[in-house]
Amino acid sequence: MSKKTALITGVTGQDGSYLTELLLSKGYEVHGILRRASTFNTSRIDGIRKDTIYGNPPNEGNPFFLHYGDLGDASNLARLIGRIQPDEIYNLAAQSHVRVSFDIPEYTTDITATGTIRLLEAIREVGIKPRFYQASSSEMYGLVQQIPQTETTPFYPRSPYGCAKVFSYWVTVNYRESYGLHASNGILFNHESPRRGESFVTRKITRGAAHIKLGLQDKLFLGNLDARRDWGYAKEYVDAMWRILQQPEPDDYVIATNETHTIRECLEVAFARVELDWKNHVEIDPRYYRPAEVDILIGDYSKAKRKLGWEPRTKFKELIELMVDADLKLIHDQLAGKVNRQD
Ligand code: NAP
Ligand code: F7E
Repeated sequence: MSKKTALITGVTGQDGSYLTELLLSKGYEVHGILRRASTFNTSRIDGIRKDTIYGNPPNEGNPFFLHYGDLGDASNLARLIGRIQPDEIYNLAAQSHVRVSFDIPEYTTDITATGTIRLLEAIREVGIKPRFYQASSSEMYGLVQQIPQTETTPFYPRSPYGCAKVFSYWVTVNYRESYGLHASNGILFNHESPRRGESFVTRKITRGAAHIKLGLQDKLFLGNLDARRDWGYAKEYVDAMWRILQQPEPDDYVIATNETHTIRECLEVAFARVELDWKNHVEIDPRYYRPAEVDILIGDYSKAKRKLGWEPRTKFKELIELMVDADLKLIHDQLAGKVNRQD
């Protein structure tokens, strides 16, 4: 069988980097779309990028390619899809920060919602039928109508980000039904890792605990400590994305752990790992409150288990501890002048 080709939007993000590694390990040729930035934004994929030449033809057998592009730029997306002719497309790019989406709602809608239809229209324009994965989110459940949430729980988004993801969810279903595209949604609950962006709460906490332990910081400022989230390990969640696209029929799946924990519990585990009491170091800063909050998320992944054979392995405590350990190591490496790479 010939080598499969995958195109990943959001390749420089947490999930994009893990998915790239997974697909390369399965023998795929992987193409990633990279935003142009004035500073380096490839730290998560530097370990695999090696000698890849941006946008150029095959480079001595290296199966990983980066191309400049943006979900706001439709003609470029069509050109790339036409050139690459991917078998699978994973749409992971988004303005993905919920709090920030209240500050830049129009931009969030343009990228996180309209960006998806730009990509789907580019596929139609080029006239190929790749399998399409949409990075849908538990934020679509927002003010939850059911506990735990399943594939049939009604959506009630609570942020511009959540609203944008609901649009992308439905447009993915619509292109499946209208044009017979193998288009699927993974409804992923929060998933974290040492590569998680530093402004998301788990990473902010694990990084903060590590800095405080090493005497580099004294206080950690946070918002609502009572919110509950279903947190899993990103490395395992990208495997679910791949499994979704290997199914004979397109469909939508909840990917979660079926456990929920508060931000307070996250603080307890992280600070216990560095033998400190979080209450001595955490202060509440109302700037981190959201105009509307999502109070509780907990996902029932039984459909994914049944149909994809997928199950989460790394649970909450182990996950937070491995993130604290990775942050301690990262800081030590940075202090020692080693490369700033997030493993
Ligand atoms: P992330 O780390 O924030 O990565 C987002 C990626 O999108 C980055 O590569 C970013 O590029 C890229 N991007 C942002 N704006 C773009 C634009 N205008 N054009 C092209 N690329 C753009 O997010 P993640 O945690 O890996 O999540 C991946 C996807 O899953 C996102 O769609 C997110 O909304 C969704 N999701 C995440 C979770 C979660 O818990 N992590 C749960 C459910 C769904 P830069 O590196 O240049 O910023
Ligand atoms: O917030 C509370 C905050 O920003 C989690 C994205 O990947 O997952 C993520 O969205 C909770 C919220 O993630 C701070 O109010 C308290 O209740 O880590 P977060 P999120 O909003 O759940 C979903 C599934 C996605 O799809 C998104 O792309 O933590 N919280 N204090 C705080 N949150 C942040 N960020 N910073 C604080 O200081």
